[in-house]
Amino acid sequence: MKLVLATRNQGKVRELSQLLSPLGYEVVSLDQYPGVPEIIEDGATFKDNAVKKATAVARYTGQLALADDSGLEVDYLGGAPGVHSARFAGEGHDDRANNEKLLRLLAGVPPEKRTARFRCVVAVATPEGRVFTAEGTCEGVIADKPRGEGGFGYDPLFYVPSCGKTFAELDPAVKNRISHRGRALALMREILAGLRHE
Ligand code: ITT
Repeated sequence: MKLVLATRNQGKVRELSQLLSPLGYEVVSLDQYPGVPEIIEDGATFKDNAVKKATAVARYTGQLALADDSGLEVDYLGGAPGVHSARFAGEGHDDRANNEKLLRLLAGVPPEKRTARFRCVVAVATPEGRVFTAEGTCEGVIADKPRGEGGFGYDPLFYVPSCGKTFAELDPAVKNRISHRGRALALMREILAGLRHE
């Protein structure tokens, strides 16, 4: 059975494909459906946006679809960038610009005030309109400079004290085990296993 990943973020595609591989789905990306229109992420919450992306792609493709809406909540910034994480430095800017902006806003802030968490809501939608959601978080601290080459997005700045490393320095399998995305998908596992046998 096909499961379409409702995301254009290649970092997410890589991690979601690895996390879903034991479940026996034929996991396909949106690259296989070039006509899927751009989905405007104007929801107030991660859940709103994840549901919007999954339902739109399930309806359009006629397949089971899985979306991930995620972002970084920095306590010193009152929870920003949150749902605006992808466009923190402005429309059309990249991960590097987002990371530079974050470092600028936290310049001089001591480690104990640099606490943050990644949050991820995964939504699974069936073509006929059923929707399931699950949420995962992962706590960390914003580093004072980028470290590591792995992962994507804010990973070089997201330091996990229990590992003594940033997400970008972790082995991908370790990141998947402890990450917001890994935790959300672990909660979705039984639902996905059930849907596969329908
Ligand atoms: P789609 O909507 O197509 O899935 P997107 O990149 O726009 O792609 P989001 O709106 O969910 O996705 O924005 C999430 C942003 O949060 C993303 O651009 C990353 O910068 C960041 N992010 C999410 N998960 C992350 C992770 O595991 N590591 C680093 N950064 C992450």
